[in-house]
Order: sequence, then structure tokens, then C-alpha cells
Amino acid sequence: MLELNQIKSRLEALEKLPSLKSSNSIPKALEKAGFSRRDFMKWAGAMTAFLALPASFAPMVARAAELADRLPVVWLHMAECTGCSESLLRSDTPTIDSLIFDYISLEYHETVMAASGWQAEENLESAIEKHKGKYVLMVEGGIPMGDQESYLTVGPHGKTGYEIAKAASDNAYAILAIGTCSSFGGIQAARPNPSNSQPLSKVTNKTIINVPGCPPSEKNIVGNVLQLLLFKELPSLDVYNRPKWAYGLRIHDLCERRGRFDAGEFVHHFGDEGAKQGYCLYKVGCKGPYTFNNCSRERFNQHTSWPIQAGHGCIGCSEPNFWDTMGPFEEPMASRQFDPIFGLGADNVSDKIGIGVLTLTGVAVAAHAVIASMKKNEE
Ligand code: FSX
Ligand code: SF4
Ligand code: F3S
Repeated sequence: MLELNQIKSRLEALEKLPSLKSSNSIPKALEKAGFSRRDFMKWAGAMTAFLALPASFAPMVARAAELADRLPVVWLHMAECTGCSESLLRSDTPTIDSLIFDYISLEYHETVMAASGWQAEENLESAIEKHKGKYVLMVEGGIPMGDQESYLTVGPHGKTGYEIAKAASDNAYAILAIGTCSSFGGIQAARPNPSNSQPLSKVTNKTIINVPGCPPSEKNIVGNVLQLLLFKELPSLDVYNRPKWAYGLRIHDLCERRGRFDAGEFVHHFGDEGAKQGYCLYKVGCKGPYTFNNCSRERFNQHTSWPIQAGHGCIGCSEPNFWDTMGPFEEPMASRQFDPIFGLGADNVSDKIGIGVLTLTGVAVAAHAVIASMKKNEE
């Protein structure tokens, strides 16, 4: 009940704030894109379930989306591939998620804004000044630091990515690290990390909401914005600062091939009979048992598909340092328990504990896989 009243007063407070957009409104934008009010309410219902809120909250989720133009957002690009923005924006027809994102008051986003050079730099400074303490900062990409700080230099004044991210973080009301690069360093931080790229959490002492995935789904990006609109406060986070509503369960727990795993039905080689039958991809390297994300629920490309549906195992893209710890991507984890580089198995060094835990899980999963195969063979 407390939560409900909290949301109501939050929405009332948002309603009193001026719209930051001069043109368009959500109803108009929906109509223009061919969505009916019914489609929008259906979307709100699905989003409510996605955010793990009671179904009765759906009208408030819809209202929060309509008030998204009250929330100033600054989006920065650091060292990355822009796949996270693409995940959200590059759809052949607009989705309701992408319309909502359009509708958010994006005060600064290098990929979608028209300005460049001096003008872009000025836009960023004035957005930070104007919305000091009120804007949501979303950062995509890892950040070169220390002796390599100048490896990422942006704009006509030659500011480093670190300087820009630091100044923007200091004045933000909430900070989201969008994608695995910003959350954990990502591909450029992969061994030997020549650019000394670091996660956003190394730039500021403030709490950061990590939204990993390479890239994360549009629903996980938009869901986090809606969450801030509804509650103002940060959501409940896991040990890696990921919102529990999105990253609370393993890929393996939500996988459509899970029944195959339990029945001991495995793909042994890509293209074999098992692959054609949609068997479990564990033996060809699926890292779903070690990866926390909700990909099977929302999927990608407008709900079309996701890695496992497409026939390849999960490569663990929403886990810290997955480029280093989850490979080889087409071999099971258990086959490298005694990897000489990571020293898996007997390892108890603090920064390797996560890997140790994975190894234990790996042993358990491998044991399950063996038992499941034996059962299958007994049939
Ligand atoms: Fe990283 Fe996002 Fe992977 Fe790319 O920028 S999470 S490389 S999809 O685009 O940051
Ligand atoms: Fe799905 Fe991978 Fe788990 Fe198999 S191992 S059930 S493919 S997540
Ligand atoms: Fe990434 Fe695995 Fe999902 S590879 S996209 S977390 S299925």
C-alpha cells in the first residue's frame, strides 16, 4: 500500500513539472505511429509484469510513460561500439519502447543529435548546468583511465572521456551504466586491456545502476527509466549493482530449452540432429547456467529472437569480464576448470572468487548434465 501511495505522489509531483518537450505528446506520437490506446495499455500491462509489479499498477506505468518528458536525460558515449543505442533505436518500425525513449527529454545524445563540435560541447555543458541534480545520466562504454586516460579524447577542447564522465556524474540525480562496457569495462577491457578501460563505477563514488548486456535489450533500458519515473529511488540491486527485476534469474532458469537439458538431450555439434530438434546447447558452450539476465522474456529486434532461440549458446554477455572468463564460447565451462591462466579449481584469491563460484556451479551443472545424459542413455 505504501508503495502505491508513494507512486501516486511521485506521479503528481511529475505532473506539476513543466514538459521539457515543445512538440508532440505520447498519445499523438502513438497515433502517428499507428498504435491505438488499447495497444498502449497492453504495452503498459506487459511492462508492469516485466518490472515485477502487481498488475493493478499498469495504469500508473502508463501514466509514468506519458510523463517521461519531465525527466531530463544526458547520454554519453565512451569507448564502445554504439550497439546499446542501436539496440533501442535501430528498428525498422518504431516500437512503443522506442517511442517512449524518443519522448524522454534526451538533452544530449551524440548519436541522435544534430549538433557536433563546439556546439555539441556547449549543449552538454548547458544541459548539465540547467538540470543540475535533476537529470538521469546514462553512459555507454568503458572509460580509459590512468596513464591511458588520453586514449579517449572527445571534442574540440580535447577533454578526456574520464573528465566528461566525471563532471556529468557529479551533477546527476541517478546514474545508469548502459551495457557491459560501461557496467564492467567490456570488450576494450578484455585482457590485456591496452587502453586501461574501466567501468563507470571507477569514475564516481555514487551508486550506479548497471544495465549490462552486449547490448542490453530495449526493454531493460526503457524499464529502468520507467522505474526511476515511478519510484524516483534506485531499484533493489544485486551484488553487481544490476536491478534484480531484470537480472534476478539465470538465463538457464528462463530458457525454452531447459526441458531438453533436464532430459539429457544435447546438441553435440552445430548442425547435428539435436541442433535441428532444438536440443540444449550446454555441450556446445552455452553459458546460460552462469549468466543472469532476462533475454528469453523480451528477446531482441522487436521481440523476434534471442541467442539461444537462434541456435547458439549464451556467451554470458551480461556478466563481468565475460570476454576473459566465459571463453572459449563454444566449449562448456567445465572443460577448463583447471585453466592455467585463471587457476580455476583450487583458487581462492579474492578477485577470482567470482570465477571460483562459477567453477563450482560449473561442476554442479556438469554433474547434472552427465546424470541427465546417463538417464537418456538408459532409455
Ligand atoms: Fe559495449 Fe554498448 Fe557491447 Fe557495444 O556501447 S556493451 S560493445 S553492444 O555498444 O557498450
Ligand atoms: Fe538453455 Fe543453455 Fe541452459 Fe541449455 S544450458 S537449458 S541452452 S540456458
Ligand atoms: Fe547475452 Fe546470453 Fe542474453 S549472450 S544476450 S546474456 S542470452
